[in-house]
Amino acid sequence: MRFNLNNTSTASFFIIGWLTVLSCNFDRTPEITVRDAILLPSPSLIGVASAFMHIDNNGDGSDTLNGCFIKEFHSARGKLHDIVGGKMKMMDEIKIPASRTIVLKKGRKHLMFYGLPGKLGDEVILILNFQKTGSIEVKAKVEK
Ligand SMILES: [Cu+2]
Repeated sequence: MRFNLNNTSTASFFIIGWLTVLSCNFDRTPEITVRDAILLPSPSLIGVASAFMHIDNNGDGSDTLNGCFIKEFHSARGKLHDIVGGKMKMMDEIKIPASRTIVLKKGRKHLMFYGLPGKLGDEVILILNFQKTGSIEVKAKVEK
């Protein structure tokens, strides 16, 4: 067959191919890993603890953290917080952009748990729910 762009079917073949490539580019995948996770019980509030960690996204797609809980204490409530203007603010989600690390730390974005037992072990397992990646289990050292 001769290559002829005036031929309508050849032209549409090229357009469909180009659209396929374009739509694949929108379907990028995140690659989430979590490190340096710690759980810090509140020194003043019984049953309350904050969690801090590094969330790495080495993929080329973004993801969203939209929930958390502690495996051992399933009934404890896990919340996503940020500190804005010196005040703690509840968030529905934390965005994890592609090729970025989001640091959850004191005085910034963090996770907060309510309704924990008074005494915790040396380590707990956090379960983090991401929109695309799903659930990830993370070991967190309990700071004393
Ligand atoms: Cu908080």
